[in-house]
Amino acid sequence: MAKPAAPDFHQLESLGEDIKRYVLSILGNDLYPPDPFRYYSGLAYAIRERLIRMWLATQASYYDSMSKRVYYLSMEFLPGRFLMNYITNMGMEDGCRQAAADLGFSLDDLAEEERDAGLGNGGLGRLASCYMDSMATQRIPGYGYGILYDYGLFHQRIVNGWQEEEADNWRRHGSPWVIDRVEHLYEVKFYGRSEAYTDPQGVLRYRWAEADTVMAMPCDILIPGHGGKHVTNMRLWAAASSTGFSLRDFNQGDFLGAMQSKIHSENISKVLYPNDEPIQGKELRLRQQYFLVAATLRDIIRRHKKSGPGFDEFPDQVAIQLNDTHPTIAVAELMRILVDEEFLGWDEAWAICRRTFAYTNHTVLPEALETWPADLLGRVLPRHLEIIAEIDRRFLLEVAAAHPGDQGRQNRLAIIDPASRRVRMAHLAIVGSHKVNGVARLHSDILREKVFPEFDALYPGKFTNVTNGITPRRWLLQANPALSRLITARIGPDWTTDLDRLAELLPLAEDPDFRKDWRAAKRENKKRLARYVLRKSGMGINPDTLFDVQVKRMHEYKRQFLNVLHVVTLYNRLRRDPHLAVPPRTVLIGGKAAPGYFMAKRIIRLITAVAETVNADDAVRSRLRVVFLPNYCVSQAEKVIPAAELSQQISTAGMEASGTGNMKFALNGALTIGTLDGANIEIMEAVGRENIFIFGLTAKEVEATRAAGYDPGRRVAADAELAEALDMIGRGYFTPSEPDLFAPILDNLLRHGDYYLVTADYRACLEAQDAVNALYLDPEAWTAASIRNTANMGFFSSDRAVLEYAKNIWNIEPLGE
Ligand code: C3B
Repeated sequence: MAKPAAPDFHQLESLGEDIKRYVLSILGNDLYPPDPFRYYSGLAYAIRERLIRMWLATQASYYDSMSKRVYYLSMEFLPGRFLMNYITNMGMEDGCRQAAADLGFSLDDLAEEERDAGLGNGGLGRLASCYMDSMATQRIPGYGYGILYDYGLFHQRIVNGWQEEEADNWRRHGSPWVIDRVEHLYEVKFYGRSEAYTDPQGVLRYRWAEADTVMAMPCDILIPGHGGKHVTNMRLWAAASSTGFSLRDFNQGDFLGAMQSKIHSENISKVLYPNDEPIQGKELRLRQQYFLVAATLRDIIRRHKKSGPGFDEFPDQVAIQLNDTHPTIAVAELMRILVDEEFLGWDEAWAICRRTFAYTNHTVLPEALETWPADLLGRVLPRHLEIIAEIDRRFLLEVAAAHPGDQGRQNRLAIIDPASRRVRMAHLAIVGSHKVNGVARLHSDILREKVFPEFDALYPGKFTNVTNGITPRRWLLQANPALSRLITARIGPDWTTDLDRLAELLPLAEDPDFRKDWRAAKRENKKRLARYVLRKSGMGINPDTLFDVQVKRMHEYKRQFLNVLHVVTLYNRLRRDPHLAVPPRTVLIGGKAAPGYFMAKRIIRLITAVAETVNADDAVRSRLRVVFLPNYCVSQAEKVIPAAELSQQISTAGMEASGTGNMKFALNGALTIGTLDGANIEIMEAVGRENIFIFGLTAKEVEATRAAGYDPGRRVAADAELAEALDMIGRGYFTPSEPDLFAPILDNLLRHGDYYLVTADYRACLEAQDAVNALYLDPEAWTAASIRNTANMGFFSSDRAVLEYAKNIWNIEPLGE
């Protein structure tokens, strides 16, 4: 019998009817008046249905192939909006545009109705989402595991120039993309005590007694790979109270008490912690981490048992990637399951753990290395603390054997710091994993040479590098239709899954017609951004100026302040010489500050103050504008990045682990002004030294400068422009009614040694900006450099990155077609 034709999962003909049916049946709404949010939702449900069918087919193929799978454990995912991503990856764009038009809408307007899923803080969460897209596209069998926070990263509003935070109740109007699997609840335990007992064979064993329980409900979000044939998912856990527990209280007549404990349990997945560094010592955060880990391991083990083999084959079937130290308690949890519940011997269990886990480090900031007070950990997870202590004891015997008599080394490497009695999660992750990777070459070198040299000596070959990547689907194909069309017209569509193909654009940098088209695409994007800024802030910006952009979390090491010093200096130069031969500029800065980060919030206020002054000054208005973009998020990035011409990546060298925004800008043809930090170095090597503006101290020079006792005062005294800019900020030039507002920023710089070396890099930064101005005044040369940036970014695809993980760390083969 002939094989039946493959079903057409996309079914475009019925799309319009499906949308209307969903508006009625799911939303329970009228079709009239035609409300865009209703039609967005109807379209979303229609897409979701098609996606689910393809997902079911993919999962069946996983089971058929019995392939090893990777589990990417992350406390954060930052997918942003889904609709256009699904439509682009499934190749349904034309059909959806038509269906929307038939219903009287533009697809782009419907897409604007969706709220971002902001379940992450910044780079780390967005990286996880790029990797989901690439795993699905490259057919690497695996899943993302995380938490379904009720409230994502706060919404930032600017009120009187200051950041204000608003709760991000992102699912208030429902979310068509989240599939609740109410039938698969797991119990997660907390508190109680560890109890020793003797089993019938007379063996001493341990169990977890008198624990509280919380239920974990899996919620799936589907992830279609490009081409739409392979659909995977991330599974996010939502906390629910365990009914048994509250029922008992209820039966005793304590209804409100029962509700209280219900609320207490459900708090676990209530809100994402809004810091881009770990929060030290918050019990709820530890409970969140364990909640993710416990529910995920239960799911992994259930699936493993279902597929047949025993535990000795576990690491051949399962790879677990720890996205930073946040899920590291998984090492102790897997040991607990194997030893206490599956009754494996310690050594056997430990060998399984080490072969299963791998750990990615994302930061070297000393304040960001996560530790938990042993007391707190022992109270919340009593058995885990015992297990960690045992792992530590055995590990330190290893250290002692390698370096007899070196007690100092043992203390430095110990998992539980003997002095502070804190559990060092990075040490647990390193000891419990077979591979540890940094996220850019420089970062991985620093990890090996500076942060963990004694671990590197103990475990040669364990430390490795996988330079981060970004998905070209979202960050070029979808976010930049103008440029994508142009590229595809010249080199065909294969670059979307094979980004090295962009190199075919290189010769076109010499072609004046192509350069003209390239400029036209950029101009279209700049106009689109100008409309957006006008809509959001009422401010007009001119698309015929140089768009100079810095968007990322606000942090001292990222040095938004250095950007401000450049703006103030440019302002001063323009006031002195209105005919200065520089291109007119629009400086756009955006980013959220952690709510408790005093200095970062002050810097936002400084930016808004400088913007108010500069934009109100008729003498420079047409030559310089400054905009603070409120509420930087993924969907905003999709509008900002394609419009940027200059990308600011100016962190103090040695401090930005990789950066991924830097890659998105360069891929979209922006030229980078940046330091030799993180992945900037590799970007420079790829695009060529002459197509990027590099300045400032190197990581080694930063270290030496600090070690020599850097004196910012001398530097400032020797640089009149720097002194002038600092003086204006310090004297209240930009905030006359509150002259002392920025004194804390200046104190940090001038009295506390300028740790981030802003004053040290100031002059070099200005010189690099002079070079930017000179090149921009030659549009043909600028455009050629822009094309060369895009053409050379193939390496930075997240497809390359996940394939490296699969080969060198996970030992997983991508599935065939
Ligand atoms: C970030 C780093 O700050 C970036 O340099 C890096 O590109 C990304 O991770 C992705 O690797 N990071 C973060 O966003 N949150 C942390 N807690 C630590 C690092």
